[in-house]
Amino acid sequence: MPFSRPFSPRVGADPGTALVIVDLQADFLPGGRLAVPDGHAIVPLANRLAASFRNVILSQDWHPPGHVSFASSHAGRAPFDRIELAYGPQVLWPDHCVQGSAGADFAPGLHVPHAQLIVRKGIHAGLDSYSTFYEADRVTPTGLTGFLRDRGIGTVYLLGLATDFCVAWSAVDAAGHGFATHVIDDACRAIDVGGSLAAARADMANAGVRFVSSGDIAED
Ligand code: VGL
Ligand code: ZN
Repeated sequence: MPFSRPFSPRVGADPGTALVIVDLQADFLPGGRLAVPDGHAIVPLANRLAASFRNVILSQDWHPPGHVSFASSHAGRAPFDRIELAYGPQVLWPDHCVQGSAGADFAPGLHVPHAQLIVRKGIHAGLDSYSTFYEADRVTPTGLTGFLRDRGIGTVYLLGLATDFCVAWSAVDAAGHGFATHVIDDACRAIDVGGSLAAARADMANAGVRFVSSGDIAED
């Protein structure tokens, strides 16, 4: 039954469309330093989806030691505390994705040899970056907007970790910069701390982000 569901094999073949795989890294998998529950489960799906996209971009959380987002950098603070920094509120995290560490590597089994660009973010010691487009001060760019525009890409699909932080902030920024933005819901997993998942879903919906499922994009 070829038309029994809205399967479109052409979604990822369009040269004006890109898939952004967000922070699919060892430290965000069960056993990692900032484990996202069930995070490992999306790796096979990420591989399958990526194979159906001509343009694939990977983001990599990539913090220097002593990064401002680490609870260990703030005396008397614990992971998941919230503090105020000059650029706004900041959740404090366990040390994670330290530049060059094994935990910062991509997830074991992630296989995306045709990825065209790796965007490293959170690289400034005093500034976090959930979004793959802009750091948390909302003005320091990673350069991804320019890359996409220069390449004539106007449509973006996102998957990865975590739904409620890096995927959501990336999706809101993408939509805000005029990209037709889609989050592949079943190819993401959330941290969900303090209501963050519900808030992120509302933020994405308000920004005009569309939610799709992997079955809409690539065959099982
Ligand atoms: C992330 C918290 C801290 C993410 C990165 O990839 O969602 N979350 N750093
Ligand atoms: Zn981080």
